[in-house]
Parts: sequence; C-alpha cells; structure tokens
Amino acid sequence: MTATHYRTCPLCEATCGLEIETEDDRVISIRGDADDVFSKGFICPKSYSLKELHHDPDRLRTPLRRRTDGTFEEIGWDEAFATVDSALTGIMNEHGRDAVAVYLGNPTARDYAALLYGRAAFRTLGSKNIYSASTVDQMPKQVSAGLMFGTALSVPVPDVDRTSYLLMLGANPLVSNGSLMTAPDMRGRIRAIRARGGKVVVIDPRRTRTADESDEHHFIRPGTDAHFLMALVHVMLAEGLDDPGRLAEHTNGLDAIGALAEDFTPERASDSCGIAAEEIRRIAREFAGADKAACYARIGTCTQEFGTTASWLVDVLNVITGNLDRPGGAMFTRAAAGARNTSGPPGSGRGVKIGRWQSRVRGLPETFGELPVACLAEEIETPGDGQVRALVTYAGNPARSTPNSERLERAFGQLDFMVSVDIYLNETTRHADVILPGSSPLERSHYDIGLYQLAIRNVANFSPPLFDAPPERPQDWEIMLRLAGTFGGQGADADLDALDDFVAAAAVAEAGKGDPALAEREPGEVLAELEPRRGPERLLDLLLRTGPYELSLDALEANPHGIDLGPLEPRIPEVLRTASGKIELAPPDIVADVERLRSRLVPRNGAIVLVGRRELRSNNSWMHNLNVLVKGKERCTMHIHPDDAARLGLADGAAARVRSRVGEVEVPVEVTDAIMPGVVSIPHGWGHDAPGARLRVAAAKPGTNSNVLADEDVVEPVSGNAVLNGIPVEVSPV
Ligand SMILES: Nc1nc2c(c(=O)[nH]1)N[C@H]1C(S)=C(S)[C@@H](COP(=O)(O)OP(=O)(O)OC[C@H]3O[C@@H](n4cnc5c(=O)[nH]c(N)nc54)[C@H](O)[C@@H]3O)O[C@H]1N2
Ligand SMILES: Nc1nc2c(c(=O)[nH]1)N[C@H]1C(S)=C(S)[C@@H](COP(=O)(O)OP(=O)(O)OC[C@H]3O[C@@H](n4cnc5c(=O)[nH]c(N)nc54)[C@H](O)[C@@H]3O)O[C@H]1N2
Ligand code: SF4
Ligand SMILES: [Mo]
Repeated sequence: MTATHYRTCPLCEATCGLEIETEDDRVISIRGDADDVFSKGFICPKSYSLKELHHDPDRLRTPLRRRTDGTFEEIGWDEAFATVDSALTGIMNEHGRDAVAVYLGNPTARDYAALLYGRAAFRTLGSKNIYSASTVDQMPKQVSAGLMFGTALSVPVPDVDRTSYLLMLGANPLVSNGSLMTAPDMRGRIRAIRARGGKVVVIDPRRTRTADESDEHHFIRPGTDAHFLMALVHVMLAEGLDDPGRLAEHTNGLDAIGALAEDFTPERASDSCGIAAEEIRRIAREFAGADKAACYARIGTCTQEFGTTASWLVDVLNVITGNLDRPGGAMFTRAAAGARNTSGPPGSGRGVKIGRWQSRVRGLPETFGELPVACLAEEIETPGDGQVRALVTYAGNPARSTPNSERLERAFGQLDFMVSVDIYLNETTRHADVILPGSSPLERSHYDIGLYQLAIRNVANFSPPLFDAPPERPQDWEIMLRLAGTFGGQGADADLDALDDFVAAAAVAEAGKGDPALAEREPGEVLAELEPRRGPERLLDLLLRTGPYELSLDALEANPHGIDLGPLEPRIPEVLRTASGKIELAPPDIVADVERLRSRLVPRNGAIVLVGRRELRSNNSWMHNLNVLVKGKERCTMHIHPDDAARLGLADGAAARVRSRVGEVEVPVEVTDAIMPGVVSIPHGWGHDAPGARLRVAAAKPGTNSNVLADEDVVEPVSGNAVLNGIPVEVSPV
C-alpha cells in the first residue's frame, strides 16, 4: 500500500518539512514539503539519505554482545538488558555512582523522547561523570547566554528575515544549514537580506559558500574573534556610536564594558586577528549605523581558545547597539513547549551557576550538570576514588568527535563495562560490551523540543512515527526507562508502565512550579486529561498544554505541515531568568578571562594552525555509510593556501603529514586560495578504517580522523569546551 507522510527532517538543526512516499515498509521517495509552514519546500541533499539510512543493511536491528575474542554475537533484548543491569549494578555497588559515566551524542538533541526520559534516567544515576557532545560544540555560548540571560537556552538568534545588517563569525550556514539558529533555507534568507538593500558580512579563516553569498568576507586568524569583537566594541564606545536605548534600564554592567575594551584598539586587535584596523573601524561604524543589525556567531567562535569570551562579546555588541530584542536584531524565541525561559515567574529566576563541582583529575568546571568531555580519558585512566569504570554512550561517537580520540579509545579498553545505544557498530561502539540498537528515525515520533527554542520564527510541528517498530523492539524511551530502572536499583525487568507514570507525575509537578493554577490541581486529574497517551507523546502533550500558547498534541496532529506562531517578538524583561532580573552584561566568570585575552594581544607568529570545516553531504561522523552521500570525489582533504603549499613542497592531490602535540595523520592535499595563509583545514568525523567496525560503505572511503590531532589538554577555561580550531600543527610532504 502506498502512503504519503509529512515529517520533520531530523538530520540537522534546520527542521525542514519532508514529504515521504512509502509503499508498505519501503521508502519510495523523499522531497521537500511545499506546505511546511517554516521550510516551505526547502531541503538539502542530506534529506534523501534518510531512505538509505532506514534501509541500510549495516544499521543495527538486534542487540549485540561482545565475545572474548572481540567479535559480536546477536542476543535477545531481555538478555541484553539483564547483562547491562547486572554489570552496571555490580559496578555501582562496589565503586559508587561516579564510577558510571554517560556520554550523550549529538543526535540525542533531536530526539525528544531520549531528552525527556534521559533526564529522568541520568538524574536517577546521580553520577558526576555526565558528558556530552556539548563540550565539543556550543557549551561556550550556553555558558555566556546562561550567565547573561539566566537559562542555558536563552540564546538570542539573529532575526534574519527582518535585519538589514548581518555580521556572521565562524559559521557556514549554507553548508551546515545553521546552528543555534533554526532557519531552513539560509541561502534564500541571505539573498533576501541583500535584495532588500541590507548587508551580510562574514568573518572566517576560509572563504566559505556563505562568504560567497555575502557582501563582504574577511579572513580572520583562528582563535582571535574575541580580539576582533572587543575592538568593535572599543570603536563604538570611543566614537560614541553605542546606543542601548530601552535596554539600558534592563542591563547591569553597561558601565564596565568601556574599561574592559579600552586596550583593544583596532591597531592592536589587527596585529593578532589579521583584519586591518581601518576595516575594523568601518565594520564598527556600519554595524552601529545600521537601522537593524544582528551579530551571529557559531562553532568557529565556540570550539576555540576564547570561546566563552567571544560568545559573550557577540551579545555585548547586540546590547550596546540596542539591537538585542528588537525586530531585525538578535531576538529570543518563544517556544511552544519545554523552554525554561517561558516557565516560572517571568522576568527573573535563579540564574545560572557554573563550576558547582570540578572534574576529579584536572579540576575542570561543571557546566549545566556535565563535565568537559576533553577530560573523559583521564577520568577512566586515573586510579582512585571516583574513577570511571563503566560507560554508557547514547547516540555518540566520541572516538571520532572528541580531542585526542586515540587516547580515549585506549582508555575505553580499560573500562570494566561499556554499553552503547546506537544504530551502528562503529569506531566507538566496537568497544562496547553490549550494543542496544536505537530506532530508525522513521520509527519514532518527532518534535524538536530543543531546536524550536532557537528558531527564527515561533513554530511547532509534530511528526508521528512513519513505520511501526518491529514488535519485539523497545522504543528509545523504553530503553532509557530500562536504564533508569537499573540506576534506581529496580533491576532489568522493572515495571515500565509504573516507571512511565512516575516520570509523567514528576513532569506534572515540574510544570506546576511555573504555573500556579496547575499547581493547585490534583496531579491525577491532570494526567487523566492526557489519556490515553503514554510515553513521550504524553509528556509532550503536557508541555504543549502548559506552554505559552496552550497548544495540544491534538492540535499539532491536525496540522501535519506545522503551526506558524508568528515572527519573534520583543521579550525583555519577561524572558530574563537572572537573579537580578536584568541582563548581566559583565558576568564575573567571563570578565575574569579578559586579562588572558589582553595578554594575547600580540602579533601572530609564523606557525600553521588547523581548523575544521563541514561538507554539505556529510554529518559529523555518522552518515558516511550512505552511498548517496559519499559517492563522488574525496571530501576528507586538507585545504592549504597556494603560498603555504609552495613553501612546504606540497602538491595538489599529494599526501601531507600533519603533526600536532598529540598525534599525527596523513591526508590528501587540496590547494586552494579559499583558505588564508598560515591555516589548514581538515573536516572532522572521518577515519572509518577501524578494525571491528561494521560500516561497509564508509570503510571503502575511510578518510582521516582529524581528532587524532586535537589536544585534550587545551580547553577553553571558562566552559571547559574543547579547542578544536586553531591547533598548532607541523605540515610536511609524505
Ligand atoms: N575536530 C572537530 N571535532 C568535532 C567538531 C568539529 O567541528 N571539529 N564538531 C563537534 C560537534 S559540533 C559535534 S555535535 C560532535 C558530535 O559528536 P557525537 O555526537 O559524539 O558524534 P556524531 O558523529 O554526531 O555521532 C552520532 C552517533 O549517534 C549514532 N546515531 C545516529 N542516529 C542515531 C539514532 O537515531 N539513534 C541512536 N541511538 N544513535 C544514533 C551514530 O551512529 C553515531 O554513533 O562532534 C564534535 N567534534
Ligand atoms: N552538512 C553538515 N551540516 C551540519 C553538520 C555537518 O557535519 N555537516 N554538523 C551539524 C552540527 S553538529 C553543528 S554544531 C553545526 C555547525 O554549524 P556551523 O557553526 O555553521 O559549522 P561549520 O560549517 O563548521 O562552520 C564553522 C566555520 O568556522 C570557521 N572557523 C574555524 N575557526 C574559526 C575561528 O577561529 N574564527 C572564525 N571566525 N571562524 C572559524 C570554519 O572555517 C567554518 O567555516 O552544523 C550542523 N550541520
Ligand atoms: S537542511 Fe537539515 S533539516 Fe533540512 S533537509 Fe537538510 S539535513 Fe534535513
Ligand atoms: Mo554540533
């Protein structure tokens, strides 16, 4: 039987609507949903690969257990859960809860069921050793936004559909399709800015596709964005171009900024960042002079030496020019479900504290309940109280995505037990004792509880499962609940219905904290209204009903192309959850790092540094087993400027040896003047020739794992985030 389904693409942050034709249990075709209220038919080439992903014979469908010789055998679900329960329970009993570590990978962020039930499971575990892909990604922005505005996801997004000046640093949305900014079709939106007479300026050590679509592009020396941004602030204040307007009465610390920026003259910043002082002055004047301007920055400014400081300065710029929280500037989304900045009393809250505990070995700070993944290997290797002896990975491939991945893989070998919930037997999961296969994205319902908090319009869209999961196979949320049962000491066959009711009752209590009318009501009565829904749909329905638009899952189900809740609207002061009820423009944790920034106001030396890049037909480390994406020319190459290539004797297509403090790789050379001299670029997430993995397509074109080169000892001190851009390397011909 053929059928047409409308569904949100789960593969990146853009949340595009798909129209998927199926015949029985096969996907026939995938195209853009022209009626989707947000993406209006836009899709990228990755979307088609959902078909191949769903039918990929290498995608795991049965639990696997590692034999003593390292090979894997298929086992039943009951046996798999019993094995996991007995191993983890033994380790918790003997060594305590911190002995069990968790690593949550990036796809978790798109899986609302995993998010909602994971929270319950890992709270029950009560380990300090919680890790995620956030500390190789956006943690600096979450820390700066949390300290300034009061919650981890109160990240202002550029109002791209109304701005007339967009300044973008370290982001390539034409390839990545946007990040911490949910915005399908950024090419169309950038073109629209320019068509209405606006201007788009890109700051990046590479001349990217996004740069090609923009009015101006400036090469910047990696890791120096904070210098550049400080200099913009310096010029604006020195020339009296600042005008925070109505934000002034809602802001603490405005007066502190002048002194902080004083030493960062355009001349001195220029020496370190490589952008001419006159250009810095001009950009400052144009940004401040634009009627509506937004500064937006992403991963190139996060995964670097001054990630938090740079992330903070982006919003300092938006505030002092009065562009924060006004149409066409940088605004706060009002999400339909699950946002902390729409719950509780409006206008103030508990704020955010970082560093409430430290990692055991290196003393790195906790952020939002997790520790930096750059220190996971040493926590496994170093004996003593609290040593990590067991690891749970959920939809993560830290063996390819975190710094000094070779050391981490060696550390995996020392674990007493490892369990991975994943869809592939890959570089990480090959180390696991048990692999529990997660569902195909088409077998679960979908709602972007996280990404809709960062959308450039207020939207909501729900997708029911497109295929039924095979009857013996638990849903992802049931896997999480089984883990919760183990962490709570209830054994492998805990009563899932009872656990689910417990989670739902806790969700009602949580929602009641922000809603006095709800808090008055009998929890059983609230739950009865959600019947007969259970599982994640019940939790989502609750969040929608108690959210700011009082939507319901029924309403979303009746609107398969989504519900448009309108353009972003000003939200200050209501959005704030800082203790003061003000924007904290000079948070002490960040201001303390300005001295280090000042000490680095020095001309660049001649060393070559490595940065990453993303490719349109790739997605971190895990979509290289899909032939539709990897066919064609080799994508895992090292970009190098012609001058550097000539100086180092490297020819296009030849192999280069790249060495850092921690490792060495060989990689094919691609000579291009789209990268600045003194910088080389290798994409991350490759290196699929590891023995024991089961990725037959990927293994034929393995590429090079760039995280062999990233140094786990170099982290950004405020957030503990890994430094993956600006790594000093030596490059030579092979
Ligand atoms: N050098 C360098 N390193 C980087 C980056 C960089 O720019 N440069 N970027 C960083 C960033 S931004 C990120 S987000 C991280 C990503 O880091 P990770 O999240 O650790 O890695 P991914 O490559 O996204 O791997 C996702 C894993 O989830 C599995 N998976 C995919 N879909 C599903 C599913 O539906 N269910 C389950 N159960 N499993 C699934 C895949 O098989 C894979 O094992 O990498 C970071 N690493
Ligand atoms: N096709 C595709 N799409 C993806 C992904 C993917 O792997 N492939 N990954 C997804 C994920 S997990 C994420 S987090 C997002 C990331 O989305 P983006 O942040 O847009 O990521 P990138 O495309 O890597 O762009 C980062 C840019 O920063 C530049 N850069 C590096 N160092 C510096 C620096 O020091 N300063 C400045 N100013 N720039 C610098 C790089 O040259 C690069 O062009 O993309 C998501 N979308
Ligand atoms: S841009 Fe992202 S969400 Fe849209 S189709 Fe491509 S992968 Fe899917
Ligand atoms: Mo990411």
